[in-house]
Amino acid sequence: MSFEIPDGLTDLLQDFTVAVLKERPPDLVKFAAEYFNKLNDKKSDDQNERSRGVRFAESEPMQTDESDDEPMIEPPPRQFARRKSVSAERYDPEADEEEGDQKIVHPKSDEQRKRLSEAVKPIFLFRSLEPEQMHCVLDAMFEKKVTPGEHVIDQGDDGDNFYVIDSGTYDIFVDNKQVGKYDSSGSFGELALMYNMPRAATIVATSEGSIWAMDRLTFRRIVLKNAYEKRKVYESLLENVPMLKTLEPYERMNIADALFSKTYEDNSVIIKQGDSADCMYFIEDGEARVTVKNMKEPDSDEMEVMRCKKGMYFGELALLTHKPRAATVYAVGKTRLAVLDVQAFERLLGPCMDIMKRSIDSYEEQLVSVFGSKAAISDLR
Ligand code: 1OR
Repeated sequence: MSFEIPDGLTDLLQDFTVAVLKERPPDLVKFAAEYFNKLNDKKSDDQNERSRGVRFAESEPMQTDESDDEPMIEPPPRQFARRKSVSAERYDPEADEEEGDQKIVHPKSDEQRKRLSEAVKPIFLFRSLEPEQMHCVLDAMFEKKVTPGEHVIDQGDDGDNFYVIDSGTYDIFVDNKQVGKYDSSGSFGELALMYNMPRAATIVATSEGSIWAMDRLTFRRIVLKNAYEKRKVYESLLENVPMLKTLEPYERMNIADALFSKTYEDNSVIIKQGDSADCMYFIEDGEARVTVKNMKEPDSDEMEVMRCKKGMYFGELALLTHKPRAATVYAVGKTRLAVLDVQAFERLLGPCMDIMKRSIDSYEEQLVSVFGSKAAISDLR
């Protein structure tokens, strides 16, 4: 007797087995009943969404229903993803056994090398690499051309590559909702490789384009350790900055990638009033004293206007206003600061601009209360 195995049965049972291994339910039959019921509900939801119009397909160009004003709906998630991560534990660099020193080299033309070195310039995850490490990273990357509608990554899949954008535009979807987009630069796909988790988002090309891919092993061997440590170090600092609470945790991670620490001795100058500005600071440890003097009277005394403690930030004003530094800031005791440069500030703090702009009012009030009148201070805006 021969049996025909229906399409999808193997994947269906495999997914179920993975769920059992992950959850370890005490009552297997009850768990199975709930699991398949949920799956059935999800299937109907997906079908309903699909029938409402917008649909992407992996190899087809994106089709949109012009008459439909509803927000875009993400490509229906693939019903039974072929591979699923079983382990969702966080990465432990000390216990990493995947290392090995296999060097991967994808030959490139001069033109490709030139494009690649431009594309990696703004990638914060690569910033702390030594020149030799950077060399290995560039060698290991390979180019992938994409077409509109192509899924570069599907949420829920296992992570294979990390990607750096060379050209093109890409939409980001999480749980069927568009949550952002990339335009001609940036990188994605590090999360699954870093934390051994399924892909957290779906990335769909919305134009012709080109991306540089790096395999999982090279990413873990060279890029991961530094990047992982950095995210861990700055995670709690950034979580406790009230202004950044409105951001998604993932957005705070991107800020962590861009930060670097700098230590100042007691009473040393961190910022000088009147200087031009190229970064802002978060206090990791210690304290900062903010003083202002009347620039129209160079011999006048500096007046203390504010103290910044751990978790507070300063130096953002001049980046917002594109004016010289409005105050001098000194370290009080040995003080460690996390520095964010102006390019990262502009790229990553967009959602916080309004909050920061609002604080200009309170700076002005403070200055007026110290100097007695607005005339003595230069215009902050
Ligand atoms: P990955 O390996 O999980 C999908 O594969 C990639 O999309 C992911 O790594 C990130 O590099 C990227 N939340 C999670 N992943 C995101 C997000 C994101 N944006 C880009 N990726 N959010 C959007 C924040 C503006 C949070 C949504 C709640």
